[in-house]
Amino acid sequence: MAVKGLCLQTSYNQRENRENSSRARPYVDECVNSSPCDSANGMCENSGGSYVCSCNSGYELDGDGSACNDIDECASAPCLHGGRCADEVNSYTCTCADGYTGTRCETDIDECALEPCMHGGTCTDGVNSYTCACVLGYTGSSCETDIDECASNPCMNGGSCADEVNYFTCACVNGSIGTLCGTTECGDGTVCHNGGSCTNPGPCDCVTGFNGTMCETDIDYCSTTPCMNGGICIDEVNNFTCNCAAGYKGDTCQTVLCDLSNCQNGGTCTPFGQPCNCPPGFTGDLCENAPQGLSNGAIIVLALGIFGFVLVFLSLVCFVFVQGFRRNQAMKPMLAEAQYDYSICRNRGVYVNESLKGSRDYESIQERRYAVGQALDRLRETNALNNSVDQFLVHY
Ligand SMILES: [Ca+2]
Ligand SMILES: [Ca+2]
Ligand SMILES: [Ca+2]
Ligand SMILES: [Ca+2]
Repeated sequence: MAVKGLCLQTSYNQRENRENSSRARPYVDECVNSSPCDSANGMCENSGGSYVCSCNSGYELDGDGSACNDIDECASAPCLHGGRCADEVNSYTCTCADGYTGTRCETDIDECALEPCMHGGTCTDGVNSYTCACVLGYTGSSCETDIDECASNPCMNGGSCADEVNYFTCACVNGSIGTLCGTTECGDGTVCHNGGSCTNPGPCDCVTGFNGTMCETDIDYCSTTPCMNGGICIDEVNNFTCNCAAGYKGDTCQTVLCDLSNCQNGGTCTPFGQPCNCPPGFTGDLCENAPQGLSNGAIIVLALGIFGFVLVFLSLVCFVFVQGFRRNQAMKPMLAEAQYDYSICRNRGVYVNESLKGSRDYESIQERRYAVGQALDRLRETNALNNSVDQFLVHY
């Protein structure tokens, strides 16, 4: 973009002025004299009586006709598929999201190009991923695992199993025959099927899941209709499985998942037939399990209980302390008396005049005897009395 500068003419006689001007005025290069353009990112071109500013590639002329501004090449969002754009001078660069490449991240990388699917698996390219469709006998994200067809111990009567690709073979022992070694000829004309073994006397000892004289009958474990709530029963060799109807689960479809009304504790049933969406802390298919630990209410009650216990404990301590202090105050005069009032009675013995028994004075003496004993203990603790005071004697 370019803008021309404007040169003003002031005389009414333009021809004369132009002639006079060409004769009188010197040549003026505005680009040199005043540097009106952005010399860092553009250039100035002088013309007769005027000039023109222009900008380098990647810059555009500002509205003032002189400055050159960097064009934001990211403004048009050139990076595709979530790529991040970085503006540069007259260009941009894209940092592509995983799975894409190209100047504008326009190319989905073919993750199948390196043929990641093993053992003949078919690869399907995805966004930053691939999936493999494995041939029979293999499994794993890259079909890397040979399925162990012997895992279910299909060979009967002690036959040994050899795993192959998508099949197995059984090596039979003990006279058993058949693909699974399930048939045994007993030699007396009896034949035991389905893994049954010969017995003497016969006819056959059947393995679990079969019965009949020759173990020829596969017991139908679905005959008792064990699947509940519309579940479909599938008989197996020694068991059954249930394909549950929507909204139920469990070995026998006995567990009801959510419908429009059975979610507990504020749980919601979305979507139908799945475990309820439970409030925080609640668990279980129907939100029937309360949060573990203490509820807020229980925590408050416990805190109040602890506070009350501490309050009572401190009150008791204060009471005992006050009582002790008051007793000490009361004992001071007695103690003074006791230190000088002793005689032949030992071990805190108190001499009591027999004539005082039954009187108020006698009861008072018993109380004082106790009080004096305590006072002596305190004196001993403070070394106010030496050990000889163990033999301290008091009489009244
Ligand atoms: Ca730019
Ligand atoms: Ca891809
Ligand atoms: Ca295999
Ligand atoms: Ca069965």
